[in-house]
Amino acid sequence: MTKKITFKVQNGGSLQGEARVAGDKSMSHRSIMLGSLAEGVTHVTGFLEAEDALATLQAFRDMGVEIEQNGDGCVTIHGVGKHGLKAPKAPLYLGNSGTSMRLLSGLLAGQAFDSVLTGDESLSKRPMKRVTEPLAKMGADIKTTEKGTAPLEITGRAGQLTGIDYVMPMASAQVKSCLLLAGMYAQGETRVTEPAPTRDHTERMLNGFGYSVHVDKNQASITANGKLTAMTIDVPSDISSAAFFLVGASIAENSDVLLKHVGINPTRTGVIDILRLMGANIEVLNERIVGGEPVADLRVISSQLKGIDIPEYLVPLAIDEFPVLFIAAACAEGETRLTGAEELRVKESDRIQVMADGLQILGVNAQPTSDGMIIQGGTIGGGIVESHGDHRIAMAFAIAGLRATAPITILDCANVNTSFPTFKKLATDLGLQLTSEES
Ligand code: SPQ
Repeated sequence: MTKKITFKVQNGGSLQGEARVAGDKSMSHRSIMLGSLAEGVTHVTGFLEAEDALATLQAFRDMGVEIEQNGDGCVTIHGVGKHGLKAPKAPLYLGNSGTSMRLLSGLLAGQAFDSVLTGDESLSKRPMKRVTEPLAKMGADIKTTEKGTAPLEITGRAGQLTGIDYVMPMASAQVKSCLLLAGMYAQGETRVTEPAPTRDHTERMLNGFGYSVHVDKNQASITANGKLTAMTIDVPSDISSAAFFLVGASIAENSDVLLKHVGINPTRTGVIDILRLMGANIEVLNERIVGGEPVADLRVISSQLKGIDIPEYLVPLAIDEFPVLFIAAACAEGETRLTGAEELRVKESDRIQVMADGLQILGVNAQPTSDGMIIQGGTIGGGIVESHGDHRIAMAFAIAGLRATAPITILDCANVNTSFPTFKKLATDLGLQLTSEES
C-alpha cells in the first residue's frame, strides 16, 4: 500500500536565501518523448526526477528505448528513430500524469502496434475525450470507458492517419501537443488552432530536434515529412515550482529569495504578471537563452499585495499556479476575482472546489464560482486541510503557513513527489517551518 504523507507547517517565519528548484516537468516529459524518437544519442541535464516525468521515461523503456539515468538530473537517451518504438508487453502505467497520457495517446495512435494506457485513481477520472475525439477524426482507433476516461485502448493505425484542421474548444497545451505528435504519422498536414496561447515547449523542442513545426499566430502545423536528430537539452527550473516561493517570499515579512535558472518562456510567465499586478516585488535578472528557451534568475522580496481582477488572457499562462495564487489573494488587501478558469476543475483535483474548501477551513472568505473564485483578503487561520492527493494544493497550503495565525496540517501530500520531490528540503532551507509524517 502506498504511504500517506501529512505535512505540518508552523505558522510564521520568513524565506531567505538562494535556491534552484526542480527541473521543468513539461520539458522533461517532452525531452524523453522526442529524444526517444530521434536518431542518435540525446543528453539531457536538469531532468526532473519526479514521478510524473519518470512515468514517461518508464513508458519509453517499456517500448524498447534504452535510457540511462546517470544521477543528478542527467539522462542519456539512445533514440530509436521515428519508427523504432516496439510494442510494450503490458499496459503502460502513467501514474498521476495527465501530460504523459494525453501526449502518448497522439504518439501511439499511428504506431504499428497496439497499446493500453492506464493511470492512478485521479488520472483515471480526468477527461480524455478532448484528445480521443480529434484523434478519431484523424482516423485513430482509441477506446475509453463510457465516461471518456482511461484506460485508453489504442489500436495502432500505422499509415492510416490523415491530417486534420482542428480548432481547439479549450486552451490546452496537452491537446495541441497530442495532435502535433499524431501529425508526425499522418498523411497531409495537421493544423491545430488554439483559442489562446498555451505553453509551446513541444513546438520549440521539435524544431530543436530538426523537425519542422510551422507556427503562424495561434496555429501550429506539422506533417510526417521529417526526422529528429539527437541533441543536448538543458532543462531549466520549473516556473510552476518556483511559483511557491514567488508567493511565499511575497507574503512573508522580511523575505528575500533568489531563484536560479528558472524557465521564463512567455507562455508560462503569467504568475509573474499576476503577482506584479498585485504589487509583488519580483526582479527578472540575468536573462539568457538556453537551448531555445528563455531562462533567468528571479529575485523576490516581501511586499503588501493588493486584490485584483485577474485578466482572463493571463489564465492559460498561469494555469498551474492558481492554487498558490489563491493563497496570495487570501493575504492581499481587498478582493481578488478569478474568472475564465473552468479548466481548473479537471486537473489532478477540482482545484477550484478543493482550494475553496481548504481556505474556508482556514477562515478565509473564498467563494468558488463555476469558472473561478472570489477571495476577500484577510487573515489566514490554522486548521487541518485536505489536498485530495493534488501536489500543487499540498504545496500551496504549506506556503500559506508563512502568514497563518496558527499551525496548518495538510493531508494526503505524497503526490508532491510527482512534480517537486525536493520541495520540503528547499522550503525548509529557505525558512519554512515544515515537517512531514508518514503513515
Ligand atoms: O500532467 P498533468 O497532470 O496534467 O499536470 C498539470 C500540473 O499541474 O502539473 C495539470 F494538472 O500540468 C499541465 C498543465 O496544466 C501540464 C501541461 C503540459 O505539460 O503540456 C499542460 C497543462 O495542461 P492542459 O490541460 O492545459 O493542456
